[in-house]
Amino acid sequence: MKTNILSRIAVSGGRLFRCSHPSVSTGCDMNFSVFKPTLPDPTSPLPAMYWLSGLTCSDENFVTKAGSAFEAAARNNVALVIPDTSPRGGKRVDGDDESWDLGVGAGFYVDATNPKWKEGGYNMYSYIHSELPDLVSEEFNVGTHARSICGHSMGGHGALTIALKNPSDYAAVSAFAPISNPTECAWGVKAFTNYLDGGVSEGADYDATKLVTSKGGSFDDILIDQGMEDSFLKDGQLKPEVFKRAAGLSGQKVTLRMQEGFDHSYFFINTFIGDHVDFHAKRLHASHRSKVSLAEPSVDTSMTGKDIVCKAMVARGPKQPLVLEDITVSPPRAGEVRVKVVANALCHTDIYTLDGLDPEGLFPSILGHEAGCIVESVGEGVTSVKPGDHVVPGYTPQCALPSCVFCMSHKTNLCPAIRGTQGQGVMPDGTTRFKDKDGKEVFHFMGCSTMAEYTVLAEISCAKIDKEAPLDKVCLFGCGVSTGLGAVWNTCKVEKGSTVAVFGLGAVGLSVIQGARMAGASRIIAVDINPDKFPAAIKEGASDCVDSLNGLPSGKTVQQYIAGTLTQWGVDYSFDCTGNVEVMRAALECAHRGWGTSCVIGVAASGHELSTRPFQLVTGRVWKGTAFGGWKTRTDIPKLVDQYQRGELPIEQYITHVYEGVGKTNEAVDALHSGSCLRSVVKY
Ligand code: NAD
Ligand code: AHE
Ligand code: ZN
Repeated sequence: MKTNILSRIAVSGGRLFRCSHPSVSTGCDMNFSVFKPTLPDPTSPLPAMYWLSGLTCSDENFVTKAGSAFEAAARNNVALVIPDTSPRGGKRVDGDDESWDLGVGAGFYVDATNPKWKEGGYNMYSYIHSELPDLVSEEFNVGTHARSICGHSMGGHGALTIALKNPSDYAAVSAFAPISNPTECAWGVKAFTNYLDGGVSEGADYDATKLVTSKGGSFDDILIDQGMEDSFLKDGQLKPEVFKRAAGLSGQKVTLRMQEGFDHSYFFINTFIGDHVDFHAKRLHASHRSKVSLAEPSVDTSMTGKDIVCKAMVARGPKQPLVLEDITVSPPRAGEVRVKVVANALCHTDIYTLDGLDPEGLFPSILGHEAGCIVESVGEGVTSVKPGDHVVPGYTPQCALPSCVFCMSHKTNLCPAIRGTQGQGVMPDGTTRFKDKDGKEVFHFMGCSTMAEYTVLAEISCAKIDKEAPLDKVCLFGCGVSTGLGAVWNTCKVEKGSTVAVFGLGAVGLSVIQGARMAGASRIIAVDINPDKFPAAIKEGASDCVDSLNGLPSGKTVQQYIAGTLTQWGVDYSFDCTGNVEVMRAALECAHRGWGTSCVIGVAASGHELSTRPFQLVTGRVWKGTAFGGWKTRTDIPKLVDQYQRGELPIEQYITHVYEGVGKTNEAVDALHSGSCLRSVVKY
């Protein structure tokens, strides 16, 4: 079956499609709308939240009056599917359009058993629960692995009953002012008496209160918002409190929020719909991930103890393109692990090293340090990982020995166990595991070297993660995103209500914004010389954007503008995510007099040094820095991955470019140079 797309509208963060299709359940053309957030890979399946409208409404009411739903859906990478309420274009049923609460606009989400209405196509239950999901899954690739349902008034009744009847098909359910006990209210009695042969007693099967009583609790929570000035609440049409009571008796948690000053209108819906989308998104993403059958990348262990010849990108010299070569990777020695690299993301630090700006940069070497890998074989004495385990390599190891004062301290993640040899491009025993086709040694990089199909890591650098986590996404936790989040949460411990300025809006800067928003920052000022970065910053939660190249008032420096114009005394916290020492100075100098803290994240080119007037520190500013956001690799990366898996920490938005094959790494480097790229992920 095909949809006819009536219109395509660009909405902030995505696209809205208005469609019609010949429906089998209703026997007529049905209209519906679909909102799809923009994804870097438009072929990726999306979880979907269904919205069911109330009496007299159509999908158009929601589309035109509940704009904040689209913002929330775009932020959460969730699609919205918005069906019509009734078979409007179908066979007419006598009198069906003479009454506002029956017939056209009031299908009541039941499958009619009364022959007159059944023939008229009043089979909205089957349409919403079966036919439409199959169609949008096929045509839009949304809701295939996870869907949820929400609605208003009659649509709230629809959402609750459809979900309670089919709990395994819905990841979440919520409602606005639902008709919660329709066998006991005038609207429900009228609908059931007409649509159902068995009248009100048959209607019990479409009554949320009766369903929750007989079926018990199936959801971790059901969110309901109810306006206290809603005249239909006063008339006894809605009865959400009756539903909550029945649910409580059968062990189903219901969060019923009685909203003072709100009535039954779309103003009420638009005010709280963002909360509902957030509520659904968390559950949808968790369910989506558990259901997506990850084509589990496999690892061949037949080469255990032998050399592996594979492809790698070799950095032969500064500012030269990487060279695709066959390299030999030796088996892991004691305390080492050989891994198959499944996906590698590019970080600015790789480029900086390739450009010859890192004093520790060695050539020839294999760069790359933000990856998702599978253990192929382990060396002698390795106990914490085994072949087949999934790992994210950490460039900051965690030896976790009681004798390591760094690992034993909660103040730092800077375990120095192998830092000396790592900086010299060799494994802890002072030798390399890579040889080129002429048998010449190739250096390691940052203890990772993940621009190769196979690499060797120290065991203490391997963070073992959940096997269900998609390696082509969670590779991002190997560096940039973790660093930005950790700079906020661990290094600076930004408090709720703080003001924040972020300089540089690559993946690191944007994840600082994401972390600051999650920490409850009251104001987040995003600064970049490239204004194209501002929409992404706003999406993460920036409140102000400053173009520090062309957008400053004349005669003002960026620090004067932030500390004198945008704020009175400066911001509580500032972060440099550029690696430019002048920017680091500006970040410090826009920090609040008396207590402002500025955190250096960016990595500066060899030979560059910091300066400021000591008076800046005398007057209370604190200058600090972070390596990998303070996270302890083996303890903390798995926790971040789990948070992502639960839908609490979206990171897909940072993946703007995807390539297949290690040989495509030069294209990924070009993308990072282009200014439009946050993270390019190369899948091997
Ligand atoms: P990126 O290149 O993607 O982003 C840098 C951003 O800074 C860009 O948007 C760019 O337009 C902007 N920028 C450049 N010059 C600027 C200026 N003068 N003023 C304002 N904005 C400016 O880089 P990324 O991957 O996000 O990494 C950011 C920095 O963090 C790099 O220096 C990287 O090496 C470093 N880094 C450090 C750690 C750590 O643990 N400390 C970890 C990861 C990355
Ligand atoms: N090797 C450089 C310094 C490079 C640097 O500062 N690296 C950051 C990580 S950047 C990740 O993208 C870091 O955390 N360094 C701590 C460490 O131990 O390397 C130089 O200046 O010598
Ligand atoms: Zn990095």
